[in-house]
Amino acid sequence: ATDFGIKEALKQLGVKDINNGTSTGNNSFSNGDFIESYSPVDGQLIGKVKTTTAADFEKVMETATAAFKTWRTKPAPLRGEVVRQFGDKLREKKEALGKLVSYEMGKSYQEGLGEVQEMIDICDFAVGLSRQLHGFTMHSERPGHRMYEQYHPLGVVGIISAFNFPVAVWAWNTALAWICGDVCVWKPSEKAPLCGIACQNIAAEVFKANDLPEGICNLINGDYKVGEMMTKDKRIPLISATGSTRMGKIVAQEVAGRLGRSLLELGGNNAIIITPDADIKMTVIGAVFGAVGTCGQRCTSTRRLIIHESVYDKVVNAVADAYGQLRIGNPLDENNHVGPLIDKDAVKMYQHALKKVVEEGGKIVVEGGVLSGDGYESGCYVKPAIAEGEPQFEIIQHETFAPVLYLLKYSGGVENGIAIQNEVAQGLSSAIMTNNLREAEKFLSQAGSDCGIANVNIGTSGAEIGGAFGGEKETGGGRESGSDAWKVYMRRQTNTINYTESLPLAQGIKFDL
Ligand code: UN1
Repeated sequence: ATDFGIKEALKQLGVKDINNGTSTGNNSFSNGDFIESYSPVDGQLIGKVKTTTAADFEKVMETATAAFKTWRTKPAPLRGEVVRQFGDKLREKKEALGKLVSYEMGKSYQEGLGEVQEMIDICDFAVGLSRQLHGFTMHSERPGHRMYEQYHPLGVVGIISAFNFPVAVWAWNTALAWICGDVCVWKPSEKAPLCGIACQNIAAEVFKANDLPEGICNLINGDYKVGEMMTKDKRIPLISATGSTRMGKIVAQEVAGRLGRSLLELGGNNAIIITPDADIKMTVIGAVFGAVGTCGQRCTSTRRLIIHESVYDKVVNAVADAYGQLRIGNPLDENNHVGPLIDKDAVKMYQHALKKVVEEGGKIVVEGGVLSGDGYESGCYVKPAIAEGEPQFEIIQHETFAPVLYLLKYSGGVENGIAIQNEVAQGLSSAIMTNNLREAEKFLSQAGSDCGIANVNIGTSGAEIGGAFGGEKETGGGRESGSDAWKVYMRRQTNTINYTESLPLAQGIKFDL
């Protein structure tokens, strides 16, 4: 059997059988237990990563805080130049890294490449931004005074990322944090630690080539206890965390307890509203990619279709037909559309969702099931499934990180569809399929979708990096990536300068000595 170039990719990325999971750049050390990374693609052990102990973490923090003092004094465009070189390295390693993402995480090779492309895109964005970290100037109420604001580097940024986007989400954070003059400490998911090793190697090479100190890009590894070292540490003013709402609540409370900042990007329960004026062909592509892409493990994955009763049968038949065409198998084989789930726990959650929807009175429209036999030895391959249900079903109110798509029916005007879409605890991504301008505008209005992302004639997943990414309610409220998301990585300072020979007080207060 072909290994699809995995060995070669690991070699190119400097990923070994045994890797130190703690690193300040070129200096790697680690004294904790091992995490073993098994591929969900074929169940094989890919490599081991040594985790970070409290003492290792202390060493990282000391190096990082020292590095910050140097890094913050470099002009922002110079920091941008380093990020530009990082983006160039990513271009060189795109295929290798895309392959590792696909092999360690299980998403299709195309989506693995797409993830690395997001890294490259955010680097380009950050390079431009490094000359545009603008503050406002204001007119002072006092004569002979000038007021303006500056954005200054914040310090050490802690990044906790999830298995499903094991490389891109780190890059969204680091590329911005670096041009902002911050240094980063990253804890990748325990389920994709080798992606972390590969990224760290790429970044470290760039910092070294620029004669920059150790500690600007740092890596730590381990379970939630290692994450806790960061959330509890006062030397880390910002924690950016991506993952479950459960995890986000713990992080938010811990960080708020010391009045730190957190940037949270948590669960979604994303829906596409399909109105009588929808283009059915486009709807099918958007819905199917949204539901089965990354095997339903994107935070933006389409979980619910909210379909108008007048087009319900037509849409359901077309989507079910498309499911019939899906090829499930090794994600490195480009003939396949859908790879495995991340692990057997995820398979259990998938099975639980399918059981639960039936128990609650739902109907299976496209049968699911765990695949076995040739090529499916890892036990992580499942059939994308579709079930009909009611909006209030508990399982439908819940985010199941698997390819299970729920069908909901609405009648009357688009506002009824919007009400269903908003009646969940999460608020990440949303979409409407319609050629009707009034419906589209209603959906986008203040009385429309309550999500951070609202698309028209596009599915719920696959956002570009140029926009701010994130959502409301239990999604956590954070915004990463494009637009002005950079501001959270900096501290704002308001400066007022008096160039006269008297000292008038604001608000006209008299205080004569
Ligand atoms: C995630 O699933 O955590 O919009 C991020 C998308 C991708 C990013 C998803 N650009 O689907």
